[in-house]
Amino acid sequence: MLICNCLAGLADLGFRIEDVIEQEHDAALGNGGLGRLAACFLDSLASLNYPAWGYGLRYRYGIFKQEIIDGYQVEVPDYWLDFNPWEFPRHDVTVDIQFFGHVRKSTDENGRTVAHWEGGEIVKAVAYDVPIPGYATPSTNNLRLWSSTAASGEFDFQKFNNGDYESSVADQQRAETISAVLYPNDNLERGKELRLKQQYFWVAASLYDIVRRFKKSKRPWKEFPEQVAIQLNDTHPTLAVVELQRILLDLEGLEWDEAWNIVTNTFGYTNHTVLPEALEKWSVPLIQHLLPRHLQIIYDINLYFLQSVERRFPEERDLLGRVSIIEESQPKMVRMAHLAIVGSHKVNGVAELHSDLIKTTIFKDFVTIFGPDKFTNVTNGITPRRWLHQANPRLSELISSKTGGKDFLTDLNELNKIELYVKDKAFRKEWADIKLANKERLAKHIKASAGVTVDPTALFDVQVKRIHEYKRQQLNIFGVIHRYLTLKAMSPEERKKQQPRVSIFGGKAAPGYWMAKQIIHLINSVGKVVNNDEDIGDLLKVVFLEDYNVSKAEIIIPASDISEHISTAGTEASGTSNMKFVLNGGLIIGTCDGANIEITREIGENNIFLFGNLAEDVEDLRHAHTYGTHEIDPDLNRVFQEIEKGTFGSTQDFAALISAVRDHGDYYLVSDDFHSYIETQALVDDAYRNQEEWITKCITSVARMGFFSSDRCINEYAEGIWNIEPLRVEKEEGA
Ligand code: GPQ
Repeated sequence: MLICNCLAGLADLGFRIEDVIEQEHDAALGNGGLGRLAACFLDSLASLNYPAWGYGLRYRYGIFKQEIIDGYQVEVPDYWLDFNPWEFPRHDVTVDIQFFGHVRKSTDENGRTVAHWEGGEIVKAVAYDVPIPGYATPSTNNLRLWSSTAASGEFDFQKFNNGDYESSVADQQRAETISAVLYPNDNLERGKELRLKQQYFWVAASLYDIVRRFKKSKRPWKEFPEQVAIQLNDTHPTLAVVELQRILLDLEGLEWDEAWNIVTNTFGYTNHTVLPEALEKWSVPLIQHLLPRHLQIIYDINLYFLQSVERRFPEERDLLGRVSIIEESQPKMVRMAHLAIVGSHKVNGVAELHSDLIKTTIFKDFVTIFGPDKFTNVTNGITPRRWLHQANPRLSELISSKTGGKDFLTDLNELNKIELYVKDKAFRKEWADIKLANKERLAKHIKASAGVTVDPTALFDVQVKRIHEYKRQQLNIFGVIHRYLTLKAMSPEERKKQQPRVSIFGGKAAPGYWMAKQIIHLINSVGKVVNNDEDIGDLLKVVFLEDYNVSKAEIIIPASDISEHISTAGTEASGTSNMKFVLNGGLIIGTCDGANIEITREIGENNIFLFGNLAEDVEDLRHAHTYGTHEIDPDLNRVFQEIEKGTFGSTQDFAALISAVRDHGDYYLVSDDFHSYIETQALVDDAYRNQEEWITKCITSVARMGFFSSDRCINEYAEGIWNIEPLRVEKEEGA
């Protein structure tokens, strides 16, 4: 109904809805899978009628726009806020946030020591609200984004009038800098002061908001954890643990134990990575300078925690050092994951393998201390509203015609009904037509944006995600070079028998991540040679699509035949695009990593192309590289030799990519997995040639993907971690 009204109203005004939709800019608020997962969760929370809020920063400059110039990534600012009709500025909702200063202690009338955090600098947080409407329900939740501005108001006219022009502008600018830019790193922490300021600004404003709402209810403090659950989305908001303890202790006058009990029963912590370079640590002197009172509280939390550990494990002298929140390095560092574990009542990973790994590796000692029940798994999910219905309307329509309406969009297990039609000729024909139409649409986009002509009937092979060595786009492009060399060595007759393929890449490299940028350059350089080689023609095309983002994903994902999820086993916590691709009728080639394992369990091992070493063997292989002999796979060596001959341009540029494998221990096991990868890609070619079998695999897989709805995932958080139930709301008619 609403859509019809919109269409008619727009037509009256002389607009087409497609043109209006085009105007909407992607929210630039995140880097990769972590932020996108949060967006799916917001959609599910609202659609399931959970009364939840999302909190974040309103970055003036979100994730940069990527341009590819002469094969290299160039970063360009993205002015996403210039047109954003979805946000409501709330100049009436502001919070003053304090930084720096010092702590003074006094004694109150009961002889209790009271801390006063005084002086320093005040910055104002202004709320911008983004409504999150649920699907097929009137429930609408709120995403509250904080923007920083000078506490004195928009601009200090007092100072300005008194002739202090420079300082009046500088104050304003310093304040605005806090929410000015998103740090563009994915799975990497760099310990910058401004980042810590952002984190505290964000959590202090959000907690003030949460506490203000609770205080309006006039309930006693002990009821706080029954009324409020706060989920830490990785460690980035962990200062909230300390901030809530500070509020209860210093401002509300609670005793330490009572306050700490409230804090730990309020927070849950989700870990999203085991990569050592992504585990946050902040230097003690930096926290001391920026948040002096918080540092004292962190030390007290640590003291009480270590005392209890020592009482229970008096023999284990090394244990204290290992689990301490403070790392005794030079300078000392605060380990944020340790703080998050100690400050929460539940800790979860995001896929079964990942949740097992954190229990047996990085958080092993904490399982000994707190017991196994504190650690749990909630496998990630995706919203079917965006990643099926919106991205692939024809497929959604076809599914709806066979499952009896749109219920599958709110109960994804309904998908299993389509398995009954796996042999239905008309259904299969429509299925194949939809995939082809989606591929034609992508082919047009490829032509328009990369200037490459691709045949929509070729096998579309896609790897789109942030560029990272652990995600192994280098393995993919080395495999593409191997394919190119194999085709080149064939006679024209032999070539005719080969399966044509289009290798499609997309993804941003963090601006300071030099190796990732070399990978992008290699992909583009290979494309330039292969795409212009007349011997090869349509047998192989290599495309790098610039500026991969959510809108592009909505075009790319429904058009894929095979997608690549090929991280070194044990490194990708879950992955969520793997779920999106399968849900859209594409198969995947992948390692036994993250959610690939559960996808395999659900859809059946005949419907996925798994390869490579297992997580349990990675450590030994790395050890062998360093201390034993390290033979490079002969096929991979041929690829290296070709690159070194200069076939793809300046050899200097790619030397580091080769030496990482050949000379520096091959940390990501590219050579160890190369043979198995190439063999499995050959199986993909064979399977694709049998289109009837292929379509059967695709339909069967989609039918079995119900588990990966973010609705299932949110219900698990609600029941197992937050202890909340959805509100009862009348369902809306035919959304
Ligand atoms: N993830 Cl810690 C990110 O995208 N960025 C990060 O900084 C961290 C994690 C991802 C993770 O790599 C994926 O495997 C997960 O699927 C995703 O978080 C959501 O859990």
